[in-house]
Amino acid sequence: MDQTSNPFADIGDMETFYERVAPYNLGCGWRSEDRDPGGKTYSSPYPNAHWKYADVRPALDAAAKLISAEDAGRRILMCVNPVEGGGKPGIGPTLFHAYQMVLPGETAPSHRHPMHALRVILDATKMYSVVEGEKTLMETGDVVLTPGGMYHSHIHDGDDPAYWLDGLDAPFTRALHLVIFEPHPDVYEPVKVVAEVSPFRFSWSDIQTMLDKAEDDPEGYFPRRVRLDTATMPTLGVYVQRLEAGQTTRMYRTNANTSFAPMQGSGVSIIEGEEIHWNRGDVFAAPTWRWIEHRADEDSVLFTMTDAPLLEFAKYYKFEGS
Ligand code: GTQ
Ligand code: FE2
Repeated sequence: MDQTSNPFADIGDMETFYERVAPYNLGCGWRSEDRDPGGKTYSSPYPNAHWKYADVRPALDAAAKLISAEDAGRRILMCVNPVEGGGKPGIGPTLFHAYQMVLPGETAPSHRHPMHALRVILDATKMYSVVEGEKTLMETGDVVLTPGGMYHSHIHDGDDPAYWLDGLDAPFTRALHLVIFEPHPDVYEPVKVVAEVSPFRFSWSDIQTMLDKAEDDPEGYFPRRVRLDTATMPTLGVYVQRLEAGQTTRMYRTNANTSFAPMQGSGVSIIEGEEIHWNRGDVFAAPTWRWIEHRADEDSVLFTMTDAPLLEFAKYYKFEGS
C-alpha cells in the first residue's frame, strides 16, 4: 500500500485514529466502550424474580373475558423479568415461562417452532396435548413436552378452565435469531393415535413413583431430586424434587440459569440472601451464580428447569457448594 492511499498514515492523535478506523467496522480492544466488560466473577443483571399463581390466575380469568376463543392458543401471560433497561419475555437470557389458560371446548391451532417447550399442568382435567398427531392426556400435576420442530396443539374436553405453566428456551432461540412460528397447514392437526403412555408425558403418578425411588443426596444439595428424560429437548434440564416439611437443602451456586416452580406445598427459598416465599403454582428465577437454598414449610414438590445442559455442552458449566 503506497503512502498516499493509506488512510492511517500520518495520524497524530487518537481521535483522528478513531474517526479513520470507524468505516472499517473494527473495534478497539483498548477502549472500554468497545469491549465486553467481564468482571472477575460471574454476575447476571437479572433480579431474582418471583411470579405468584395467586396473582396470575385471576388475571388470566379476566383475560378470558376479553380474549376470544380464536385467540385461545395465545391466551398467555408471559413472565417478564424486571431487568434494568426493560425486560423481554423471559426469566433470564435462556429460559421463558408463561401461564396459559384454556376454557372448556376451546382448541388451540396446531403450530411448530424451533423452541423446545414444556408444560407443567397446574389445574386441568380432560385436557389433551396433540404432538405430531399423538394425543395424550394432560392433567393436574403432569409435565408434558412439546419438543422443538414438532407440530403441537391442544384440546379441552373438560368442564372447567385449564391452567398451566409453559417453559421454553425461547430467549436463547431469540438470541440466535432463530425464532420462527409455522402454523399447521390444516390449522388443526389430525389425531393419528391416542397414546396411554408417551415419552412426552410424565404423569403426576409417574412423577410420584420416580420420587418414591429417588436417592437421598448425602451431600445435601439435591436431596431426592429426579431428572426427567428430556433428551428430545437438549437445551433444557428438567428436574422434580421432593422436600419434606421442615427440610432444608444445603446452599450451592451454579453459573446456570434456573427456574423453580413448586408443584405441591409451600416454603421459602433463599436466593443470594433474598427470601422468596412460595406456594404451589408460583415460579421464581435464580439467575447465574446466586447462592440457592430451599426450606419446605409443608411436604413439597419443586419443579426445576435449567440451562445447565447447554452450559455443559459448551464446557462453561460451574458448580460451587457451601
Ligand atoms: O408451549 O409452544 O407460552 O408456542 C408461547 C408460545 C408457549 C408453546 C408459550 C408457545 C408455547
Ligand atoms: Fe407452541
